[in-house]
Amino acid sequence: MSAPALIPRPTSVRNLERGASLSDGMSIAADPACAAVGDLFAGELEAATGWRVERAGPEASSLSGTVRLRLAPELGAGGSSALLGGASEGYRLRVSDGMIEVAGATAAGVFYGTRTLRQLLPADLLRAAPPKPWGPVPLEGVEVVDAPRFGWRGMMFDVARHFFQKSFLFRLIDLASLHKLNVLHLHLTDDQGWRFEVERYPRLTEVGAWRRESPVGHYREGKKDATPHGGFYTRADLEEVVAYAARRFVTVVPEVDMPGHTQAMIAAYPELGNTGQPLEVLTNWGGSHHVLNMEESTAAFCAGVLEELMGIFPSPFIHIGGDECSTAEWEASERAAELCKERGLAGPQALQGWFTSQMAEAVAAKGRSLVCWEEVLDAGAPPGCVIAPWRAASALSVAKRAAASGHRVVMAPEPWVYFDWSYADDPAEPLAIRPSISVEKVYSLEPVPRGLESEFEEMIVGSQCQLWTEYVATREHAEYMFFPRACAFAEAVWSSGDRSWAEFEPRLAAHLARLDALGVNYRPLAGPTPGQARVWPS
Ligand code: TNX
Repeated sequence: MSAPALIPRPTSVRNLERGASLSDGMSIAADPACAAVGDLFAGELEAATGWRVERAGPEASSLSGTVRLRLAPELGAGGSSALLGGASEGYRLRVSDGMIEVAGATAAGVFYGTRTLRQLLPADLLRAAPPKPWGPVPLEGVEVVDAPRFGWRGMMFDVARHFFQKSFLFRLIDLASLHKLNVLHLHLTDDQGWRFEVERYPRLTEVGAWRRESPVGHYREGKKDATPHGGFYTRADLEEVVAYAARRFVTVVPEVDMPGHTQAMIAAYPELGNTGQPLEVLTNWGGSHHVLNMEESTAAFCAGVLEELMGIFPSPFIHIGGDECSTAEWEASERAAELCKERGLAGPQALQGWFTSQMAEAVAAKGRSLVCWEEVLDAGAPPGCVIAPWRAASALSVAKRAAASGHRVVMAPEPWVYFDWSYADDPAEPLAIRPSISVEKVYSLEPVPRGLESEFEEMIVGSQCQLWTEYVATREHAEYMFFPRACAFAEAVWSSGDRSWAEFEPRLAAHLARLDALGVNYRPLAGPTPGQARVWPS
């Protein structure tokens, strides 16, 4: 038997003598603690096959063709970081002697075992409905033992530069979890748009969710489309996204970017700005030098926003951005100088540190921790805050500095995981912010920066890929930018041991049949199909 093309690659795969088969009327026999995983998996199988799949308790587990799901705490030793609640996500999947068993350290582990099982089945079983009725599906005998290398395996999606309906978030969660990713970081606000309803500050969406026009082509060309763009999620929408993600063991980490990247916020509430001058939601890409003022009242406003956000998102981590905050307005402001004096701060450069500590208090009051982009480290990062280095040149030194001062680190180094860059420096590719990150380059990601002292290694809790959407306006285009790069990324954060592109590439080629069955608009390994370049307007 040839080795199954599993992505991400499990810790070990061993062939066993006699396999099993699944067929109409089969049962899923789950421990109560993993009944919800059983229901989800049963529903997926029923949709794909047209069969009836019985749900049974553990007592039904001796029947042939049964899929037994159970907790096995002994599988929890080692493997995964405890970042997300201390749960270990390891599992063991056995197909032998007519039986299929998935044992997991936790329900999350059992869930990942079922993701592997989906990949062991024919790719056609990932279709939404059976093209023709399915007879029994044989599975070869196999034992898979597996656990993730990192606890934070993330996908960041920017819904601020372009708004995407929640149905696309469900799609991303499905695709992320099939690849055993467990964090969806939503970049919810930026200069160009505010995307979630805040009951106590309605103008954030009434005004901040809409922009007059957007750039056409690369923003350096200075052309605009004269077409309004916008949209936002209601509280109910986001609660639905959180619940959908939770069933798939994905934590949704919300980001409200502050105190820079806030022009949409200032457009809605000009009193939050430094100049009193009315601003519109930014219609260009690239940062704005308009940032929040550092009054107590502004910090209280932001803490109020975070309080509502935490009412929606149960995530233990709340991201407040903190990147690329211009200090130009503070330096030019007498009031900012006065505030520095009152607070005993050396100068305007220190104001962001003051602001971040206020936000840290707001989230700590609800038992949560902050996540911030690397710039926050310069301005003074509060204890317990997770740092995300992103600039390639400083990734190692930032990771070192952050880890040495006790911060956990999520790596997001641009030249490996910025999926808004093109796949290749080739005019056949859709317009992108810049060239280029190939699938092979993504695969070469080593989340622990080379040169980091081993004593700091445990502070690196994982990595995430980011899709910024200045140049991505449609879901088809977003799928193209994510896949198959996200497949390579998933292996870099899940799998332990040496990795080789030569070994991975044929496995990825086989895996693409699964993405075909799911109807993903991925980029073929050889380059875009002729039709693909036409799906995005800008
Ligand atoms: C930098 S990474 C940004 C984003 C842009 C991105 C474009 C980071 C924290 N800030 O605002 O969208 O580059 O690649």
